[in-house]
Amino acid sequence: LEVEETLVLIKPDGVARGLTGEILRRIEAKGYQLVDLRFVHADRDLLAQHYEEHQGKPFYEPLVEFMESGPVVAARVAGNRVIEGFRSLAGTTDPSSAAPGTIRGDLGRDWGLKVQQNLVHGSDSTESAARELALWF
Ligand code: DAT
Ligand code: MG
Repeated sequence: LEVEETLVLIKPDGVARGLTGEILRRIEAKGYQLVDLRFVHADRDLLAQHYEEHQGKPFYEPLVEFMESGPVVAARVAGNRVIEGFRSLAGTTDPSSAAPGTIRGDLGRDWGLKVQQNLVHGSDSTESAARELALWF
């Protein structure tokens, strides 16, 4: 077994659309464990650290603006190979092309959607999981 922890964020669009329960349900149904959970209205400083790898990219400013537009739900999630597994549950970054069966594929709204409004964040490696969990918890 390779038990890992990952950071999942339910982004402001997910919280505002009332999808928190549905997204957490999918995480638990898969067999992952919610180890810690909090509601956070993130400030710029936290988001700048969280998204430091994207600083300078064209989508960085709109992404941070969107992420500070409302509260997010942060979850510490544990499970066997959960870092890769949650990203698989989430689907690809752009909800328009995310596969059916995934969070972004099933719940992403195509009409008027911006790519940053893709409902969830999941850490992409053991290093980023450790770094991001320390930021949010
Ligand atoms: P992911 O969230 O799938 O790990 P990422 O880390 O590459 O994707 O990017 C972080 C977020 O930035 C992503 O969830 C949505 C936004 N984003 C990424 N690429 C984008 C693009 N080309 N245009 C607009 N937003 C983008
Ligand atoms: Mg990422």
